[in-house]
Parts: sequence; C-alpha cells; structure tokens
Amino acid sequence: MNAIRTLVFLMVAILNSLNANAATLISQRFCADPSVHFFAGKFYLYATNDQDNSGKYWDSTDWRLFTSTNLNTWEDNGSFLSAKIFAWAGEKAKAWAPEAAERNHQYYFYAPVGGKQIGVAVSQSPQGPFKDARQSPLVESPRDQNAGDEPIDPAVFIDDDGQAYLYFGTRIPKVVALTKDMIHLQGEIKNVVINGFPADDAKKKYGEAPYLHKHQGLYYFSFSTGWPGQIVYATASSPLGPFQYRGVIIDYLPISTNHHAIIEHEGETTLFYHNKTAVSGGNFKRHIFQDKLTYTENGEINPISLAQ
Ligand code: FUB
Repeated sequence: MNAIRTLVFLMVAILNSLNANAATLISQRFCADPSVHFFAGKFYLYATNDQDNSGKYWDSTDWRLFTSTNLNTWEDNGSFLSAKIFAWAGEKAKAWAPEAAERNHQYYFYAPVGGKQIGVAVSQSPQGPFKDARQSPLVESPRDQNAGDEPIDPAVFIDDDGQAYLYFGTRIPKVVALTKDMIHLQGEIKNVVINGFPADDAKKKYGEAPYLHKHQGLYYFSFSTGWPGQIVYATASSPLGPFQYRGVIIDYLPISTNHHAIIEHEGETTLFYHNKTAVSGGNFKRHIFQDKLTYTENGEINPISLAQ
C-alpha cells in the first residue's frame, strides 16, 4: 500500500513538473477547506484535518496548519488546534472549514463546530496558541436573527477602509459586518443577493463555501454551487452586493463538496481548493491543490483547467 501511495505521488509530482498549468498538490496529508493568508512575512494555510476523520463523515475534531515562505512548497505543521477550545460547543463539536484574519497584530481564527455555530479564537501569533475569544458562539442558529439553518463556512474580508465583513451560510449566503475587535457582529445579518444566474441551468445557485476578494477595485464573491458543486463567481461594486453572476472558476469535480480560497500577492493570484485523488478516493478524505488564477482584460476570471 505504501509503495502504491509513493508511486502515485511520484506520478503527480512528475505531471506537475511537466505542465506549469497543472494544479499542484500541497501535501500528501488529507486536508480540505483551505483558508490561505499572508501574515507577518509568511503564508499560512489553515485546513479541515481530513487526516483525522473516520472516512465516513466530516467528523475530525481538529484543524491542520501548513506554512510556506514562497507559496510553492508547504511545511506541514500538523494538527494545530482542537475544536475543544470552544468549550460551549460540547462533546459533539466538529472541526469544519476554518478562516483566519489579522488586525493590529492579533490573529483571529473563525470556524464552524458543526452545523449551527461559528466560534472565534484569538492569538498573538498566526500559529497559535489560540484561545476562545468570547466564550460563546460568534454566530449561532437560531439565536441570531437571519443566521440561516446552517451557519457554516466563515469567510472574513477586510476592506481598504478597515471595515471587516463575515460571510457564511449554506444554501442562502449571509453577510454581516464585524466590530473593530473582530469578535462581535455589527448590525443585522443580511442575505447576499446574487443576480443573473443562467436561466437554463437550475444547478447554478448558491450552495456553500463563500469567499470574497477584491481585484482592481471590484468585489468578487465566489462560492460552491452545491453537492457536487462548481466554484463560480459574481461581482459587485460593494462588498455587500448586490452581485452579478459572471461565470465558473472550477467545474464539477468527482467529489461531493468543493471549497476554495483565493489569495492575491505581489500581482499574482493563486487559487486553492480540495479534490479527491487516486489515493484518497473519497468524499471525506480530501486533498488540497493550488493553481494560478488569471483574469481577462474585462476582469473575468479564466476558469482553471483541471489536472485531476
Ligand atoms: O469539511 C466540512 C464541510 O465540507 C465544509 O464546511 C464544507 O465547506 C465542505 O467542504
């Protein structure tokens, strides 16, 4: 089994080196739901730790951290945080798609601990140790009005004016401003409005995995269309929308979920997402890949060609 595994990864490495456009596998460890950031001179990739789940459900209880100095090769820092830090989440807490953000040299870690609650933790270092920032969920259904049935998949965007926004949600995308301390909601939770889905494709709708980034002054809201899902995007002139549907970034993958992150650094855009491989072969044992993302002159995102 080990010999087969080594052979498959050697083949992937050879394919990667032959084709500069091919997606690159970031680690042989099972991991998913990438959240990628450049903090204090280094890249950090926070992930759902599929290495530790049962293989039958997304039931891992810890998150995994990778670091990089060049955005090409990643060091595996292993399981770096347990869902147990959120004591209020109880025994059944799951470690699902994480997110991170920095403000004033404090690092904030956001994560769902199952389908109903999102917690926030804080640390002086992007690598931790993190502690629960408020001893209660940041978002909770049904406690918070309009949080939706399944408030998962937090994504934080801090605009150039310093205002932070939290996006999250399943089936209905949600957005809410965050207070300056990054650990409280500011104002109402609103639905994210996306107009212009193609009328001839009923599958083109919001599913999960929201992500917001800004490119040349335009706000790009990208997300998975469901299970299985494409990663598609819509744009707006405000982080609050309304957004106009623009197109597909990643087509359907042979896996039940997809979840991505986009980082712009020194003029280059890099896309991270998860997929299954010949080794993982399953919906719960996923692998993270990265690929270059490019735009047309009109600000459209060129869809990536899939290596898997
Ligand atoms: O990893 C658990 C769940 O699967 C995430 O919250 C979703 O985005 C999907 O990737």
